[in-house]
Amino acid sequence: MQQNLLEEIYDRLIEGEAQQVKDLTEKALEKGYTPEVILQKSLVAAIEVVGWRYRQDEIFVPDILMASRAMHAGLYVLRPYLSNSDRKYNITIILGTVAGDLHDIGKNYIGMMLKGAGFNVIDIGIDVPAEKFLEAIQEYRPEVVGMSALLTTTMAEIQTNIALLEEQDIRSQVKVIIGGAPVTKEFAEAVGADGYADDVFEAVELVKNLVGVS
Ligand code: B1M
Repeated sequence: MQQNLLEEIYDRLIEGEAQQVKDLTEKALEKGYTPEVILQKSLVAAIEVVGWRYRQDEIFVPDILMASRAMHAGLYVLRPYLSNSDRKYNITIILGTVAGDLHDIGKNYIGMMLKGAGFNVIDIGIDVPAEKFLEAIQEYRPEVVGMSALLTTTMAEIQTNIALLEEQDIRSQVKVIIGGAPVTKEFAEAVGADGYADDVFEAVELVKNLVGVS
């Protein structure tokens, strides 16, 4: 019975049924599923299948768009639970998706979990040009800036962003962490980032390590 509810969310997300995903996610919470289980077993698992089907030419961009709307509907319900924590640390993290890139599901998820872990998170959105990262760093003076890139074509923006920080003599004042499906540890080293995370759990650990909290 319980298993079915998670499967139902999974199936409706793949079909792009946002309202149903929202309702079922609320129902799953009422039934006692933890937000983490709903997220991993239903929402994230389903959006990964959507990506796989797209790669196989079984579905097309409008289908991914519908599925991502449904993903957002589920995340919207989970957000207060995942990011529900008293601010534990006086540490600010700026998060953004690099220029030319509109993918924000992973970034939002990471933002929620970092908030939930007790950090102050400022999300500066998607399609963020280097200058906007710079302005945000100057304005908020964060300890960490996180850059997300989901396309092989936008990964290079990370390098552009870091180069601008160096040029403006601001690089040493902030730790830069990067991630996203095509990003690798080797790439992070090559562009001079301070750290790379493969997923949300690694991202939280990475930030804790970089800023020296446990
Ligand atoms: Co896009 N898309 N998409 N897409 N999309 C991918 C990324 C793709 C792999 C699909 C595929 O081919 N199978 C492919 C990229 C290929 C490549 O370059 N290597 C692709 C493409 C090609 C495109 C378009 C070009 C399609 C087109 O128009 N022809 C287009 C580009 C638009 C643009 O950005 N300019 C496009 C558009 C879209 C939608 C708008 C329809 C939608 C995005 C909606 C949104 O985000 N609001 C979308 C989606 C949903 C996907 C897939 C299916 C799912 C991405 C996702 O949300 N995953 C994706 C396929 C896939 O990745 N399997 C795909 C779930 C999320 C929780 O994981 O984002 O990977 P992810 O985040 C993870 C980690 O990567 C990491 O932690 C997260 C949590 O575990 N992480 C970080 C992410 N950011 C991090 C930052 C960190 C640390 C870790 O530190 C700061």
